[in-house]
Amino acid sequence: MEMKSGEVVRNAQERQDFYGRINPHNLAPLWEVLKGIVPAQPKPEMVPYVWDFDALKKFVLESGGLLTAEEAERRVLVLENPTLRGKSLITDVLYGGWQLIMPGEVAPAHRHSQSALRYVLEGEGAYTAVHGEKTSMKPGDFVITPAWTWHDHGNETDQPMIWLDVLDVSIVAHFRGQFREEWTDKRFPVSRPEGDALTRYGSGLMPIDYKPAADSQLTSPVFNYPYERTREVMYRLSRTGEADPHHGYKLRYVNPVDGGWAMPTIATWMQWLPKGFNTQSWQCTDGLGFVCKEGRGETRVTMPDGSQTVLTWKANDTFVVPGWARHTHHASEETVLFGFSDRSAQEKLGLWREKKH
Ligand code: 1HN
Repeated sequence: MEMKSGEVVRNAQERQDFYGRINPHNLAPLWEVLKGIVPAQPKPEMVPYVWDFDALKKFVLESGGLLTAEEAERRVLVLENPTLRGKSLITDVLYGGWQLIMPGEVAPAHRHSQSALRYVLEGEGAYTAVHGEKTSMKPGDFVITPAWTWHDHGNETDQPMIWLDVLDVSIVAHFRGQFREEWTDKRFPVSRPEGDALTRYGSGLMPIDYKPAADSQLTSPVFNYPYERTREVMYRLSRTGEADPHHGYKLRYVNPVDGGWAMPTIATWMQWLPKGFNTQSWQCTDGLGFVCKEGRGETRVTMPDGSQTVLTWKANDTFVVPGWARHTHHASEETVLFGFSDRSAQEKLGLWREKKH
């Protein structure tokens, strides 16, 4: 067929025939999908949602009677975003779940290339051990399991412990970088005293010749950021500083080695909102997750398509806001919100954006 430039075949049937002829050769026309794969602005699949801890805790405790932590390997109820059912995702990018450890139990030692955080909701004194150091956990503590570090959890107290797990499972899966190993024993041997990491790295000081461990170079060597300390800082800040109109009082958890986010793929922060405070509308490209640590309030969300949702939350509720959704928080009481998102990963790839209104 002879064709001059500018002449095109306009017949829809001829185009379909063409697609049919190239299809067996694993070829496809970009022009049919271009606007879908490169949209003008983000199109989150996830929806805004709240998991009510008081209402749902009974199911977490009930799972304790169904199987042991050892049998389950990890006994967790996955918080599945309603539009992402079956994908083990709480936001478009991150995994979230409520994990239960009953008195006397051990969740056996393993390691994986995914990074995990724990945000403690209920119970006091159960521990997680990360690469030879145990840390006993309290509500509000932010605990990190860096990628590829051996870890087991145990509960030597007489009360159940429940925490929120957040992992970068889908990020690692996207790059097909998944690895997992089980340790030969239930527990990985303890080789350092409790509190060692916090002492060495978490007090504005650093060992003079500090070199990050080869396997977890990008993660903070502090692996428990105790709420006791964080709350004290937030409280003082709220009494002395100016609240930011979009954030209230917001501080991010940092890796003391380089001042970056505490974890390479998951950003974490703490936000204090005075009673009655309304944050101004904000958009950011990361899908946001929150745990209300103290207080109560609501979050108004306007999706990129204009639809609106109001999320009402109180202590221990976990809620999520899609990326690029405009949102505002209202605190009906003095409120502390723990936050997490994929911002840490987006920034490393040059993708993160925000818009303040
Ligand atoms: C995992 O290893 C833990 O170590 C928790 O506690 C949740 C979810 C998916 C994959 C691995 C843990 C997890 C997980």
